[in-house]
Amino acid sequence: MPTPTQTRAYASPVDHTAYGHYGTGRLHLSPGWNRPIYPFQARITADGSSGFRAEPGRYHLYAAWVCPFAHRATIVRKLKGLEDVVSLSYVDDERDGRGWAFRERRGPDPVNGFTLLEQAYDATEKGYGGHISVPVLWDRQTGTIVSNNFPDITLDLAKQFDQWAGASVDLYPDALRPEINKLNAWIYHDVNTGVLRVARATTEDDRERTRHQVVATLERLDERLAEQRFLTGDTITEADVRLWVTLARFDTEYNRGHLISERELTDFEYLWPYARDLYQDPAFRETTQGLPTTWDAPAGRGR
Ligand SMILES: N[C@@H](CCC(=O)N[C@@H](CS)C(=O)NCC(=O)O)C(=O)O
Repeated sequence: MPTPTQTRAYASPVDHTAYGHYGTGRLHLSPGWNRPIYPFQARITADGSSGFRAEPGRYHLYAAWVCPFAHRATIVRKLKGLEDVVSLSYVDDERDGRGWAFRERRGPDPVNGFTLLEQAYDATEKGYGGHISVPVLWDRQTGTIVSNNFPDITLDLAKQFDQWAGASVDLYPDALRPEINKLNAWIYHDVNTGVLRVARATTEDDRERTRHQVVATLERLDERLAEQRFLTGDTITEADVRLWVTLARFDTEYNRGHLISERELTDFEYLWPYARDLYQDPAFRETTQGLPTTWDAPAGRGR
């Protein structure tokens, strides 16, 4: 009998006629773009006090190459050197009404042999009818989702696995937490979801206002980087990871599709070398696909 890990089970091809588009009855965005509730919000802890102890081989990350929120988790996993500690697989790039699925393009689900990510949600909460989002952090021991709440996933990978991880890389140092939290909130609103709000603006006024907010924020970040290599100083933190996933998609996706900024990322004096600087790190480079070769040039500050 093949075990689930040997089975290469795949979903049938994307079919919008049969299954509709993902979202109906699932995606609820509040008018103010407050974050929807991501219902699985357990935490992994080094001492196990949360019920989910950090252990090698216990947890699996389901990600999507196309999703910037999942991308953060894959970057942090690699920055911390957790490739042999927390396993990783990718769902297909496209979805229909069934949500994220496993197909040949990105490979099978190596843990459970699921064909649809919905099965992971359903195994955790029978009859689950909410968002089927990535990233998902799965626990092999209980056979349930620990978390689909992206900010917690990166922080737990960054902080709770130091027994096996590159403890010298501290992405969330105590002394910088207030500053990182402030930056993260700002970046989430004005950049990460700012670009999405421009795309989905329903009036021209709204579009213009949001577009200017994104551009003004990029300009402020550019100024900040004139003074220092990373957002909080001379070491990478969680805030850099949060910003980078949107910068990496800015010219080729968001700005090309929705004309947010007259200046491309490559026109920003400090943001562009900063983005390239991070891309030279394998944790960023090897978790990213589709960037033009202009990103390959190593960047000194100010160049
Ligand atoms: N947007 C979420 C992060 C997760 C997310 O949006 N993931 C997307 C893919 S990039 C997804 O799977 N969305 C499906 C859903 O939320 O129903 C947040 O702001 O917290």
